[in-house]
Amino acid sequence: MKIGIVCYPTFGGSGVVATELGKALALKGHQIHFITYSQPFRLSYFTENIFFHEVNVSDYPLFEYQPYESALASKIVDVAQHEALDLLHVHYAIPHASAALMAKNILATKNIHIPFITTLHGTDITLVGRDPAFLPVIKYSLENSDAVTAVSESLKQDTLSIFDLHKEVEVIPNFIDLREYNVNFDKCSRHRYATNGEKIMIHISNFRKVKRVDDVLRVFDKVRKQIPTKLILVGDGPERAVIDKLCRELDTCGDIISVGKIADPKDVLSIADLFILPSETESFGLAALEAMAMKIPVISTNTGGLPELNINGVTGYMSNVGDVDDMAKNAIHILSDETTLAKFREGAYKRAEDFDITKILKEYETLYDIVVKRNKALA
Ligand code: GMT
Repeated sequence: MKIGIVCYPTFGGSGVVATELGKALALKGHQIHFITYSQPFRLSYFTENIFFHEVNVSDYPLFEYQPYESALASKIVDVAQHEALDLLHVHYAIPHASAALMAKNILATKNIHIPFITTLHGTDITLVGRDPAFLPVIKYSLENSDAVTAVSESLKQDTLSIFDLHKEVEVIPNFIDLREYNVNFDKCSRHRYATNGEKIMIHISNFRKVKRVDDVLRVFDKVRKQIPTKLILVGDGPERAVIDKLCRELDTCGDIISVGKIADPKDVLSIADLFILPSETESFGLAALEAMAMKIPVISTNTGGLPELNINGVTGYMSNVGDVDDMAKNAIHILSDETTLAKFREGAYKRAEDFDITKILKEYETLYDIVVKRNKALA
C-alpha cells in the first residue's frame, strides 16, 4: 500500500508513534511518504520504502501568522496525486485532520478519491482541541475522517464527550518494538552519574505545564532523603526556568543531571532504576511504556490513559495528581531493596510485551484494508 503519513516532526509522542509506525510499515513492504515541515527526529535513516516531502510556507510580509494548514493541504494534494497514494494517515488532529479533509475534497474534484485516518494523541483533544478557537473545526474534521483512532480508551471517551461525537472511534494503543530494547546497552555511564552507587530516577518529557515536572523534583527530594538517589531529566521545554528555580530552593541541583533533548532515550534509560511521570493528564504515556520496555518500573499519576498501562503494585504505582507524598512513599518502597526492584522490573517488562509492535501493527494494517476497500466501493 502507498501511505502518506502526516505528523509533527519535533520531539513529542505523536511524532514518535507516527515515525515508528511508518518505519515498521516500510519494513513490511508498504511505501511510506512522510509529509511534514521537517524530517521527523526519529527518522535518522531512509530505506527504499521511505520518502520525505517537506512542507514549505513562504514568509510573505503580509502574514503575521504563517498559513501552514493551507501549505500542508496543498502538499498533500501534490503528493497524493503524483505518488498515487492509497491512503493518508494523519497524527494529531490540529491542524492535520482539517488539512487532510481539505486535500481530500480538492482531490475529489480531480476524480482522485483518497481516504484519510485521523489518530488522536491527547492534547489535540484534552487541552488544545477543547479550546473554542479550534473546537468546531476539529469536530467537523473528525466527523468527516474516514476513520478515527485514539491511543487509549480514556482518550476515546474524552473525544466522544468533548465533541459530542457520533462516530466510531477505534482504540489502537501506542507500541514499542521490543527487539530494539533487547540488546546489550553499554551501562558504563551509570558510574559517571551515580559515582557512589546511588539509585537513578529518570523523567522524560517536553517540560510543559501538564507534565508537572515540579512534582518530579518534589518527589525526588523526598526519596533522596531516605535513599541515596540521582535524578536524570531528559527533555526540555517551557517549565525549564521553574525547575531550575525549584531545584535551588530544594537544594537538589547537585543530584540532578539534565541531559536535554535526546532523540532516542534507550541508552540513558538503560542506566535508570525508576521512571517518574506525575502528569496532570496523559492520554497514554508513551515515555512510560518505553521505560517499561527497558525493565524500569513507573511511578505515575492515575490520570487519563495511564491506568491502561501502569498496573498498581506490578509495573509500578499510581497516585492522585499532586500527591507527591504517596509517589515518594511508593518510589522508596520500590527502590528500598534489590529483590523488590527486580520484581517490579520484571512486571514492567511483561506488561510492555502487551504493546509490542508485532501486535499493534496488525491492528493498523487491518484498519487500512477496511478503509481503502470501503473507499473503493464508494468511489
Ligand atoms: O502532549 C504531549 O505530551 C505531546 C503529545 C504528542 O502529541 O506528542 O503526547 C501525547 O501523545 C503521546 C503519543 O500518543 C501520548 O503518549 C501522550 O500521553 C500524549 N500526551 C498527553 O496526553 C499529555
